[in-house]
Amino acid sequence: MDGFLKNDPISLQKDILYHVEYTVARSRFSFDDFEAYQALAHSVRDRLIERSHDTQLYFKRKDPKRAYFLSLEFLMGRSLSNSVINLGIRDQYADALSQLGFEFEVLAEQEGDAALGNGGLARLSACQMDSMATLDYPAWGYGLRYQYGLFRQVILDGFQHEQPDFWLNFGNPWETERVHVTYPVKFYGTVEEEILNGQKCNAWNPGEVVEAVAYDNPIPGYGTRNTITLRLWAGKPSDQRDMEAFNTGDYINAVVSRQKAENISSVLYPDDRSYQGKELRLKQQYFFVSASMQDIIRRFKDAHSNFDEFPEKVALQLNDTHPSLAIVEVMRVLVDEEHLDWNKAWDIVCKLFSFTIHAVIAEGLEKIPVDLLGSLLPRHLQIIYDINFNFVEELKKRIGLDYDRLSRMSIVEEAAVKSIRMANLSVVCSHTVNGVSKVHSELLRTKLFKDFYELWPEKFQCKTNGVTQRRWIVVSNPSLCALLSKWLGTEAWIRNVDLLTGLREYAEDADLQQEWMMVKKVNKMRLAEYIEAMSGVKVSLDAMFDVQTKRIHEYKRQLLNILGIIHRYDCIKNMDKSQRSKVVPRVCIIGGKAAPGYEVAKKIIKLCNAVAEKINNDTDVGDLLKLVFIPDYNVSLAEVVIPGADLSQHLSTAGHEASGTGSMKFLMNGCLLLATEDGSTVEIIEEIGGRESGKCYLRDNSLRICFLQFLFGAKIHEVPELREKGPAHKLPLQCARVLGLIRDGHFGFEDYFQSLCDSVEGDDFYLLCSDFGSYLEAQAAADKAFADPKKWTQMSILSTAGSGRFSSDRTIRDYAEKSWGIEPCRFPSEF
Ligand code: 26Y
Repeated sequence: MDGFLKNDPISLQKDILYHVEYTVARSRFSFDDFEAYQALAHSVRDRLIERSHDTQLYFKRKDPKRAYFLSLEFLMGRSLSNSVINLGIRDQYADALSQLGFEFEVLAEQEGDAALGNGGLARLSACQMDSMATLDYPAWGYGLRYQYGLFRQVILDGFQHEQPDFWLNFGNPWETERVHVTYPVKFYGTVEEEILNGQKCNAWNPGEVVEAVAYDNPIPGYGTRNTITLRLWAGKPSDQRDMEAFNTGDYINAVVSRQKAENISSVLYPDDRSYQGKELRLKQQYFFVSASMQDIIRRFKDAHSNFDEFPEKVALQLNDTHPSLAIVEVMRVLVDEEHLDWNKAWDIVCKLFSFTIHAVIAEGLEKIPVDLLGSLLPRHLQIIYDINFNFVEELKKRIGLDYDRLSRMSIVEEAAVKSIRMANLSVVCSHTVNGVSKVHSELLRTKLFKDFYELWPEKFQCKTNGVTQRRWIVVSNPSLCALLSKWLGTEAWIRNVDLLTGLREYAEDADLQQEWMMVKKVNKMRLAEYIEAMSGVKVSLDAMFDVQTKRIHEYKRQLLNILGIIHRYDCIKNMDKSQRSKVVPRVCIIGGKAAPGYEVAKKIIKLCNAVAEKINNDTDVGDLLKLVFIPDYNVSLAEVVIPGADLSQHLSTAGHEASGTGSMKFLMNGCLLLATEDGSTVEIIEEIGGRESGKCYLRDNSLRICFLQFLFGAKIHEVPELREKGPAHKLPLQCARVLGLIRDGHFGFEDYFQSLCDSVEGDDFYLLCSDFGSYLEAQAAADKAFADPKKWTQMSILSTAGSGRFSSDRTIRDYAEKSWGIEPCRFPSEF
């Protein structure tokens, strides 16, 4: 059955005007773009709500096994375009709006980003939600509704400054507050042993209770009526405890302390490097976990009375260790509240969790100081100790008294600061441990979790990341989308992305190439306009648009990119006129945020801006080279930047990027990659660069240039030896010259930049020096290829054609089949 709402342009118009008048409360005869956007969003939301009700009702009736995706971060970006496209009514809305005198695209620009996450891990969660909905999986996302999302980056005099992102300022039309879906979450207090029905049990008497309120965000699938839910929790004062505070007579302080409850979900931690034992962060983790588990258990109990069936109905996915307290919480609920025997509860818990880790190095893993955990969650600390005791006893039986290994594998770390190793807890208690690319999964097996792999090899799996083609082609690149559907003769690739390989046979077709170039030009124009509006820098559309956008990290080596740009600048400066006429013009674009406390990353941003200032104002260089730093890079900017790129750079020191997902978005948009052989790049090579298949797949082995990519740098297995050699290896001349220019003050701020230069000339941990030569070679190869537009276009077509394997649809199917054990549950049209 269809819903109440009709989707013809007249009905849509009526709905929009209705919302102008009654939701936005403006006159339907006079409203501006923002008000029109709000009304439009509410009208879309009505349709989403209807579908989400239908979906939930259908799930309830069928009662399939459900998957719950637990993540502290979701980087959703904007919702409007994505929603109407997935609902299949974008054109109808565009018609309706144009009759009202508005343009869909203009209104879509009014929407702010939902930036409830830092970077890769968080955007991956968003892509995966889209795939879960589209593939009809009975799945839910659970997270936190931060009032302040990821900080806004403002660049002043070339330096990064952070501004708060109060994204809910003008309301959020996509969410629905569920005032009846609230749960108390307990903190602090003491644990008492009690006798209940003759049985010893533990009672936790909390010192603080905060109420969690659910906010539901609908996630529509494409080409299906299924619309699943991302449920985000916000902190609210709890009435239970408040009465006491108010009765003491200190009214003002009681109100102020009530307000504190909202602090729990107020702000996203902006660091994506390592865990710092901060109480608020731990509170956020438990708050989110406790509310989610209460909700999931309540839903289970609505239809079942026996917890033996719990693992048959529930799969829990841990997105990194951040939600791993869920393991302990389920144990606590089953033992303390449901009064199950410990061993029985443990059996159940071990069948529930699948754990995905996104870190590469041990230092990146979360460790929670025992003192902190014990004060905030006293009962949980006891349970962790009990789990660990049983685990270590079991381990001794398996491996004997190898104390080094026992202490490495223990969940409790006995160091200066005694801590709980959340990764060990997660590995011990999960049935599946996933890496996010082949090389990362191998690294987990051979390094990070070697001891565990030897014990439980069957637990370890690889789920190579993917991104959704709905957002990264259909929403962000409508011209390419239309072209693909035209040449493939179908829109079916939007659900079945493998069909993109059908393009391969036309890669040399002159007509396709012509149209392909036109599409790229349109997207470059859009990006160039943005750059000019933002920075005043005019860029030539004939230049190669070369992009590196991602969080700023030393291992991602934005510094290598900047050193390369200085080298290019220096070369151009030293050329005569005829040499300059042969230079392939470049627009280098860098964007990304540095964690507020990450000084080195902030210096790299300043260096980039200082170099840009110099180059862009040098009339000798003109259009041959421009450098632009794009401030406040976020999802909606990525939607403009990625389609407009010719080349994209992924420069992580080999072995440091768990996967990388940006490269996949660029690939889908027909960009060529200049990259190290790291993370998912290795699989991209396998898929499109490394396989011989007819004349399209030439390789130039001498330079290690795959036909579709420009590869360079040390490979993963070479890194340790290069590090061993240390600074003894010779600084390449070109690199020394570039560093000299910085040190000598060519870009100003020489004192400030010395430490950056020292890090390269000193221990060079990230191997900028050793990779510099091969980086320049790969850059030269890219220039050469770009000078041949036909060849470049052919390569670009083949990039898109080969990008299907990197769709999150493939990843999610893998999870559903190999980790979660769930099946599609599609709302039938005749229902
Ligand atoms: C504990 C806290 C400080 C923390 C918060 C966020 C720690 C890490 C993170 C985020 C990590 C992250 O985004 N990792 C990235 O995950 C991507 C998706 O799997 C990978 O593609 C990427 O290589 C990895 O760096």
